[in-house]
Amino acid sequence: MENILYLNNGNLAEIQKRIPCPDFDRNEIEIGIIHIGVGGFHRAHQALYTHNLLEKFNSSGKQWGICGIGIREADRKIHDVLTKQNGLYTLMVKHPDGEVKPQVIGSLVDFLLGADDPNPVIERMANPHTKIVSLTITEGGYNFNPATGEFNFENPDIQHELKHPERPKTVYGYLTAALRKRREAGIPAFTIMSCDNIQHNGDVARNMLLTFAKKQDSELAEWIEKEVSFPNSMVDRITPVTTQSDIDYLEKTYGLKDEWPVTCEPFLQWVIEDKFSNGRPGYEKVGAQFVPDVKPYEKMKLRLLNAGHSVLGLLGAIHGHKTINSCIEDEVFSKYLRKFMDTEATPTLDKVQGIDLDKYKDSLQERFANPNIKDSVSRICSETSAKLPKFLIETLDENLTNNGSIELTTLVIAAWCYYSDKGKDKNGQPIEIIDVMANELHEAAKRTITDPLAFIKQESLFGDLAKNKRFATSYTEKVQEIYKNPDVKKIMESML
Ligand code: CS2
Repeated sequence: MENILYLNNGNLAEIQKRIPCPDFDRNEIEIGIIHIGVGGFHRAHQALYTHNLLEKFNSSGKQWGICGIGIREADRKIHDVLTKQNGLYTLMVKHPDGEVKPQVIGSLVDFLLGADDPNPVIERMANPHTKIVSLTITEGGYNFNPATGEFNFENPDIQHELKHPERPKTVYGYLTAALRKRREAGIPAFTIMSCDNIQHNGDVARNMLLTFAKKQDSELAEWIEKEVSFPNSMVDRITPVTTQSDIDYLEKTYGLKDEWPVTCEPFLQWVIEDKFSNGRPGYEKVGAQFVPDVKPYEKMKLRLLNAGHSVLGLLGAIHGHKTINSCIEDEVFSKYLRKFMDTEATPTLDKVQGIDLDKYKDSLQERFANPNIKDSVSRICSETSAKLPKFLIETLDENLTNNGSIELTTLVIAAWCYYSDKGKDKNGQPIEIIDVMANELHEAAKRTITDPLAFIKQESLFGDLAKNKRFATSYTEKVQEIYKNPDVKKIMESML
């Protein structure tokens, strides 16, 4: 390979000879969007839409540059890498036939780390040029009790920022601090655009922020209620964790040194409600879909795609599958997934205009089968405690109410118990459990031997599901079966 080029502004002209680079003048870009939570997903999705917009409409779109924000200490690495690379990073789209298409993305033009000093972040959010604050803070970042949906005031960070509004720690502290400044200075409010996998993500962000703000400053809360809009959105693109081999591939193939590229599948979708209090980018010109009500799309995606991922992930982890595509290659897993989607998820869905659900499910199976993106089961299983209540337990609740089928979902919950208890697959190989609730889950799961319902008695996750006779009976049977013999594939096969 030719000489190695580090990814930064100074090398762009040279890098451009090897792979596509931003075709717009990055010096001209103004910051109109503040994004909190710059993970792989944001960089494969919203930042790409924004990049495409800047590329297409250079001068007319130039007010929509993005400033990334990290509010946790854990964001230091991405802050340091992006700062060194002038906000530039490579997006590698991995096609099922093995082709990898890299492209340098240029819409992130600045990055601030609130963990060091929250003031520059608050100032930037309060700046009149900022029109939108967007969020990918993960399901867990919304700080609600998964079973009741209520705001968790016990979180020590929340208690801290209620006492010290000038030193925020969570997204709620930052948003209220910045909105307070805007209100005092007579600057119009920004839109808060949630891009997380939560049904009614905008409504949830609104309810949580208002609950917090009311406790902190009731007049500000009233102003937020009137002035800030919170569009709901459905976001979709499978974005695996970046591996060292992705980094090496860029260096070996293109002589490009990017410390943190992002990989993703070719599929890309964004459905948003057109509810913006202070203007918005013309994302519809680059493929996003603006609709009056996004709820049926969100529900469809969460209950089929995200739930489907968890079904494969938790059962796959115990079986010993390492990637989602290896789950799909396994006929029992792929049939089980389809049966779950057809008999337990689909009956809870509303009709979505213009979408043929059978085709949608076919396309999910194809996307999951992409052998080139190697989406890890460990990514899917990470933070299951924040995901399952939204992805799967709501479906279970509805099926219990409507006397629908619950067996396939129940097995997944029993598998989650075994997984949390043992931290091993069926062959005794260790599984690394990444979950903020890992200890509590483990403690509850461990009691299964003496009390088969112990795991589902965790009310913050399951509400009073343990008291539902039908579910409790089915769950007991399945959890005991797995504990007797963790060959989950055999159990799945018997259910097809
Ligand atoms: C996954 C999602 O986190 C998960 O468990 O289901 O990250 C999924 O890949 C994305 O929502 C796809 O849009």
